[in-house]
Amino acid sequence: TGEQAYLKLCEEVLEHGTIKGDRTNTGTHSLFGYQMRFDLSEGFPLLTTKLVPFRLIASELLWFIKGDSNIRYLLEHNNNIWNEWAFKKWIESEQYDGPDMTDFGRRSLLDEAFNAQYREQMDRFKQLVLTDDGFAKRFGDLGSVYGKQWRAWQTTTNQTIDQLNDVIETIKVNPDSRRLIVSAWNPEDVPNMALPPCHTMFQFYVADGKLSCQLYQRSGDIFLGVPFNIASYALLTHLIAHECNLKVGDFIHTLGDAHIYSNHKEQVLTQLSREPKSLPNLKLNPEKKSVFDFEMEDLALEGYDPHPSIKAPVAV
Ligand code: UFP
Repeated sequence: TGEQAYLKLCEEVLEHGTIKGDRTNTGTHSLFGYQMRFDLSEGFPLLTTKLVPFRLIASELLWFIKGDSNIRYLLEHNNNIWNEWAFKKWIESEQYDGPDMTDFGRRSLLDEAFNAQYREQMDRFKQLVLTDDGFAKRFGDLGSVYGKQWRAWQTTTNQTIDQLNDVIETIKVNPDSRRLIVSAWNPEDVPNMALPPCHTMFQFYVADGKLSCQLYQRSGDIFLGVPFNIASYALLTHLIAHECNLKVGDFIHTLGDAHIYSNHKEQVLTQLSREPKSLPNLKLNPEKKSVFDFEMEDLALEGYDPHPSIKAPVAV
């Protein structure tokens, strides 16, 4: 199955990767330029050699698709993966009145007492985003994230471009087009972004009634990030194929800097020692057509029986 392609990437990088420094000072094994191919008709490529939380991937993707950049939607779906970015803006603002939270990521790992304070402030932050509209508007919004670039790319003439909708409409009327591209990389925004987009751009391709998608990812954390990224773009391809009455073809994942952090090596070896199981299947609500109308209850994953999850520290 496609999972073999991922496991092979792990082996390649451990064996042939260059030891290379990085922004986070963690240290990596890294390769530049790598491609994996997943035939989506074989099953949904959610890894089985460790548990990957589909619910988080799906709610994040639906959030991108809606063009939403406010973490309130994610919190309503019990998804905390973008919280730190919004929290940071709050604790650095003059409106914040709690204990000093500078460098909270590192300090919460090192200092038990600080960690308790951090948890308390984060809970307070989440409650405010969920219940106070003004607060959510000011501190819940992450600005130029994927949802914004996909659905409302800002032009120099003060208009917006809905790249995702445009690409879907073009697939319907001109499936042979070689211009089916969505770009998240906006050079004007990059200098002001905490995390410039890792999924830089993607392209669709239609042949034999099947929709394929290729992602160019400039930087991939192979252990923690890439399994999410594979599942996210596989789900996006399924949703768009469903709307366009196409079958699913391949998801092609092209990586720029493909790296394993030095503090993930043990975890990767554990994962490599496990036997892959059969892939799950994705079921989409046939009553829904437009990708923009999909909600969590319209997605079901059947037959997912992974090995247990493997914990690892996130490089920040
Ligand atoms: N990263 C991923 N996938 C993602 C995401 C981040 O692998 O979807 F948002 C990892 C890649 C890298 C780090 O390890 O996050 C981003 O750091 P940099 O901007 O220095 O590449």
